[in-house]
Amino acid sequence: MGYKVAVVGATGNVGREMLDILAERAFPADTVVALASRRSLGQEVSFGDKTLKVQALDQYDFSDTDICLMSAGGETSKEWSPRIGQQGCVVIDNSSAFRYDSDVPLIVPEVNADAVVGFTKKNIIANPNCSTAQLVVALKPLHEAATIKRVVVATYQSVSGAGKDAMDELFNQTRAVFTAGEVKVQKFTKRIAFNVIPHIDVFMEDGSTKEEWKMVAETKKMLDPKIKLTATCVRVPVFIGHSEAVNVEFERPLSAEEATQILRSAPGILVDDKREPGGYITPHEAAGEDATYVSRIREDITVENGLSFWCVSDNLRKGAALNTVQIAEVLVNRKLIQPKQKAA
Ligand code: A2P
Ligand code: 11C
Repeated sequence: MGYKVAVVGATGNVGREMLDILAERAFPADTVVALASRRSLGQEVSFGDKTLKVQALDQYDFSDTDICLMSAGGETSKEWSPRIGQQGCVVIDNSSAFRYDSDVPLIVPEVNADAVVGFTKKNIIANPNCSTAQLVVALKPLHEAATIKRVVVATYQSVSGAGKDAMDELFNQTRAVFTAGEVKVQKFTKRIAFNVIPHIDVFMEDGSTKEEWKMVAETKKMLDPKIKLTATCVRVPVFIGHSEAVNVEFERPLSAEEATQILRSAPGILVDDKREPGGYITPHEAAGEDATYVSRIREDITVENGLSFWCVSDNLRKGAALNTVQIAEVLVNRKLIQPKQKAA
């Protein structure tokens, strides 16, 4: 007997990807249910070679559902994830609503899969922010090898991180520029077509943005609270794939060659680093892929034990939907949950 899985936000960027990944990886589900707001009632979404009719979240009864993959924004999560958890359905929540709650594990399976057992307190497991997920996949094996003291990261984040309306905005603005039409700014604060914007999420009191703060708080929670991290998060006119320029200072020396060997054998990572024109991965090539790609690995001689690299991943997959499904796989493979529906 397999599991009953609900995907909330099934009409959105991440929800659609969750359905694709559940099908691709043959997740052991007997039933998969697509949920969104009442606006999408009756709409159809693809699940493998099938289509599912979208049902409304607020009309759905979770009592016989085992796992809920949730990606419908922070406000929807705040309202619904605890209620769904109380009905005995484990929620894997892609929003930031519960990530910093000490009773909710925040998980990237390649980094801290063992912490998943903490889910029983609230029946909620949090999925990290996309820019943190790919970063910690790359940092974890390096931290084990030479202990990270400090990280300086600049991100180049695609518009899909801001949702499907944001992708439409980049498309429409780009077309408007070419056709001399009106460039409408709606979702972003400034024009995003042929531009970059050094601002993601709300501003904090210290002048950083919430996106930057999340990278600090989530890296500490998942990897090591002693790591110091500073981030500058930038939106770029790319549809899918977040890139990061990362500079790390270690306690012990780590050569570029050693780092390359370590990263080559680390889970979830593909190193593509030829030190020649084109010998690196760009978001265009990472889109649709599961790996976190690392390129441009080199020593930074301006600090003691310094290393720089470039890291790219599909933000909708490893940054969101894939990681969420991987967490569900950890629950299943480690037999931490059983299907509620028993064979007749
Ligand atoms: P809907 O399409 O019905 O609005 P994205 O992040 O790509 O913009 O997608 C957001 C997803 O979250 C969509 O599937 C959207 O459904 C869903 N969603 C937003 N608000 C709610 C809500 N209050 N209840 C259920 N689903 C919601
Ligand atoms: C972005 N990283 O690219 C954001 C999207 O906290 O889950 C994900 C926000 C979050 O806009």
